[in-house]
Amino acid sequence: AKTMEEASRRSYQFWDTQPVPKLGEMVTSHGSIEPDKDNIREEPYSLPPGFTWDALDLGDAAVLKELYTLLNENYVEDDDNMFRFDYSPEFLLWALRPPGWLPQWHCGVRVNSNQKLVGFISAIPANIRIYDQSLTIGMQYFLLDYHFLYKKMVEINFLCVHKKLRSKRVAPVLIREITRRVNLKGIFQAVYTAGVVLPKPVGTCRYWHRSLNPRKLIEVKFSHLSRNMTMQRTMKLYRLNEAPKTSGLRPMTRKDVPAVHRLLLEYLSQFHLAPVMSPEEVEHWLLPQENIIDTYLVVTSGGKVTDFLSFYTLPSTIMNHPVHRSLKAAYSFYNVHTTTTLLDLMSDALILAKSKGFDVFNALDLMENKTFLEKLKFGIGDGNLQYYLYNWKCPSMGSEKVGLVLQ
Ligand code: NHW
Repeated sequence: AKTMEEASRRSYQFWDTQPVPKLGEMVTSHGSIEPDKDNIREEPYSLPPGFTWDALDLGDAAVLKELYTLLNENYVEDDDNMFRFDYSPEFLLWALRPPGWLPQWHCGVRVNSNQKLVGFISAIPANIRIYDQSLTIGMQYFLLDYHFLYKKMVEINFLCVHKKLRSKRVAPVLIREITRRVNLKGIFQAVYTAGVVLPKPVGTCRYWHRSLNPRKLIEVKFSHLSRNMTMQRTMKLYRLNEAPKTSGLRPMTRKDVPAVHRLLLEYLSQFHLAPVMSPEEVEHWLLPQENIIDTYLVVTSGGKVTDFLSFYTLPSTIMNHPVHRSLKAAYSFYNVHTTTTLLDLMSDALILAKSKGFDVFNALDLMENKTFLEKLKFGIGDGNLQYYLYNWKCPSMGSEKVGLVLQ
């Protein structure tokens, strides 16, 4: 199901058995849906005959290449099947080996006969803060008492089943198995995002797209020429300055980790669903790595870091185009402002991305992003990105309260 309406009319054979709220359910309280278990099943769940589990060692270049190929050929496509995510092997290492990663959480499925990799799901550890607005509804007033909850969770990503193995209920087995492996480490909650509607989103976000190379985007039908617009006028509309305008803008270095950590921690405290990163995690997620993650800081003449912007690199394969093979997309990650305006910061992010050869800059409408999207000529995308929590119930929130970005 793509929309709430479609979703509310169907039943969920698998998800109805899981500790998640029902779609129609109005959630007003906070807390786990089922208690932590102390006897976790020892044996892996059974796969269909002919398939076996294999924890992938991504440190082995050949294995990493196998995962790359599985995803490159079978992972997420747009609704019209024109583009498919093309996560690079180096990006996968960044996304799957943050501090605290475990090999058994890189959970693969292979065909017995030829060892071909045909399924995958991953978990990585994360500390997540959720806003808890414990409320008592009285006759004509509510009594509010605000506080936050911190939970050790995992982030689930890269669920993929080979195209030839679809609709055979392999995905639920992958989900049950990763749940078991996470439970074995004493973790009982997870956060994940998906384009589809499942029971039950905690927040609904939308992608927006800023054309950097409008001619190519139109040629590959990522966007189309608006009515009453020529190619010339379109190119003029999206033209950007050559160089950023904020003075003191420079790439983040390892020495900047403590300052960036402080800024991020403080900034994210305003959102209702956000990661709580350690300095090690800030280093992992934000230190620039070529063709993976870019982070630029605003530094005063006295050396004080006041703001930063970041975006990650995730190209898409263009399916069935005679000339263009790949769409180079930058995705807005974490952007923190204290003295520079968010509008100026993001306008520089566009300029930097353009100068690095990106075709498009994507951003979700979460955090404070709605304040700059239209002003900076982003266009609204089709389809939502739903945010989910596993085994945690809490009232749903507007996209501007979401302070978490996954890969
Ligand atoms: S979302 C990206 C998911 N991947 C793709 O879209 C890639 C292309 N598609 C595929 O590979 C980011 C397959 O279509 C997949 C489904 C594998 C998606 N999340 O095997 P069956 C993530 O990675 C349900 C959850 O027959 P299939 C986040 C569907 O509703 N469930 O289908 C992942 C149905 O259940 P129902 C999804 O097409 C979060 C059942 O799967 C789903 O061959 C995972 C059908 O299975 C999705 N994206 O394979 C949850 N898509 O109840 C983590 C479909 O309706 C939960 N389904 O009968 C937390 C676990 C950890 C807890 C720790 C305490």
